[in-house]
Amino acid sequence: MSSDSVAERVFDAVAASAPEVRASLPGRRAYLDDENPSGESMLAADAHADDLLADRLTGVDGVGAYASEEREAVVEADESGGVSVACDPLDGSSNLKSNNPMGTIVGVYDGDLPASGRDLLGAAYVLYGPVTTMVCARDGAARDYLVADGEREDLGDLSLPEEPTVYGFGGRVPDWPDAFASYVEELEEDELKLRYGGAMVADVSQVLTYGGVFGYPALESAPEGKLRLQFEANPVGYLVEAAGGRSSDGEGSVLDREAASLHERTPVHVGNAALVDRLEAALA
Ligand code: AHM
Ligand code: MG
Repeated sequence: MSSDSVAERVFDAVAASAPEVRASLPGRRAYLDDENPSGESMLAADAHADDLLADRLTGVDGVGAYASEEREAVVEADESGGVSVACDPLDGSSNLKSNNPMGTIVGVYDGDLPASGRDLLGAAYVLYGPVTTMVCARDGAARDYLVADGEREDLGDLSLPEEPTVYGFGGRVPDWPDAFASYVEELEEDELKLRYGGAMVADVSQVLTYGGVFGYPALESAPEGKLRLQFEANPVGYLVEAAGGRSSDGEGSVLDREAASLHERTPVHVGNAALVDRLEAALA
């Protein structure tokens, strides 16, 4: 069985689950007493999406393990061996209260977790916006899909527009290191427009659509930033690189970052190569 087809089967299973994830949201907007392994409050919707995707993705032929932002340990699938799927079941779930978009992110790793971004066989995200869309990447190419009735409808190749238009960065501005804040001021002088919605998937979708740069940088109070390497930074870095852009932890591709633990965080920036090159020069 080829590992490429495992990635496609994972993407199909995520698309098939997307309508259920979406339908589960209205009744699950309350916070639970639980915290996730990163110490963040969990919504009922986070826990439900995690349980649903753990069930569906461990059932995919060729998947050996499932891990997510919402659970401490890796879940082994019944059949031994196979690829590992790392998942952020509901990215940007704090947007549920204000009824703004959110997403699901998956990375399909050839190896045990934690794994390097270089071990990714593919990555995808679903965006629950006014319509449900999905971006999938493998073999160095990204494709855009509409998700209708749990099926992927191919909308074609996806590549970053050459002329960047938008930018968005997480964290409080006074918490940004000075070099990073100066870089952002330069983006404004270059007439890029701020677009930030607080869900990585939705903000990255703007970058992929209009060109630009998104990041959750190192903060003075949190040098490793907020986003997690296995579940968020690596898959999204892989997707944006496949779409012709770059990813960076501030020094080099996030995909080259060594993975020491399952829930570790990393600064992450993705977008048009020229903007990410400039960011690295500004932080050097
Ligand atoms: P989550 O996966 O728990 O929702 O956290 C990740 C989200 C990202 O989608 C987004 O980029 C970031 O957190 C925003 O954080 P903040 O709300 O602190 O700006
Ligand atoms: Mg997330």
